[in-house]
Amino acid sequence: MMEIPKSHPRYESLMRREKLVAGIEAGITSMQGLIAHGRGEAFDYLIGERTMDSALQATEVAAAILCDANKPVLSVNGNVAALASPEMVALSRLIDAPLEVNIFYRTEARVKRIKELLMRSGAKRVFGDMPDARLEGIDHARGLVSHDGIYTADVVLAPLEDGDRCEALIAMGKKVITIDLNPLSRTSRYATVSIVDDVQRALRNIIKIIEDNNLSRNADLDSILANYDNRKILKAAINEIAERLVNLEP
Ligand code: PTJ
Repeated sequence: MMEIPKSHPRYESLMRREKLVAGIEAGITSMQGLIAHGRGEAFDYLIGERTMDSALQATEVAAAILCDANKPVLSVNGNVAALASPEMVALSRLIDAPLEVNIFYRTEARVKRIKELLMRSGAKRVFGDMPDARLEGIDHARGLVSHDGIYTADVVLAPLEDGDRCEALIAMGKKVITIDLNPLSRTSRYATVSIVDDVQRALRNIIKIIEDNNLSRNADLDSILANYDNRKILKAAINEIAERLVNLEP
């Protein structure tokens, strides 16, 4: 990776690019992942590269859902692996949830490398290299899942997700938590809880909320969810972005 001085005003953003390029060189991230990242980066620029209030509200609900789940599974693709493997593994250990490699531009070699990276980072259980179930209505590779992983999970955390798989998981009765910098994406609109934030920032926040509040599986989730409206939170995110832009001086 190129040395980026910490004093550089765009240090965090440039480091994310370096991690993705390293991910491609290591055979972990797809080339298309760079394009997806560019879209996310543009939204992050408009957001102001920070966690918005609306995103924090969504993150708190996501943390409660994950802690209350009977069988949570954390889905990992090539971008998430490059940008946030330590955080995904830390969360999986904290809530005792397996990880599952599930990628759109699937090659078996890339699945294997992502799994190896997660295991090296301290993961206990990683599904995805031997899929034995199929999500109905998903004809591409993201429909290939593990029966003991995503297929029978009650809650799936799926950052940088595809809208159609999100819809399929919801149709199966699962709760889907997504992290997506684009509040207008199909995934953001269909998920149970959409966190409009950068994947690493959002995962660090989830971990901190769980640790600070000592959240357990007995969280009073029903009343939390009864008061939660994902579309309203997305609208709040759009308003926060718009307000910031209106008040920005060039
Ligand atoms: O590894 P694979 O084969 O599964 O491919 C992964 C990508 C991300 C290439 C694939 O899932 C894809 O094409 O995704 P999309 O449909 O482009 O959606 C990615 C979404 O993630 C977009 O809405 C981006 O705005 C958003 N995004 C990009 N970077 C980040 C992000 N969201 C949160 N944090 C980011 N760092």
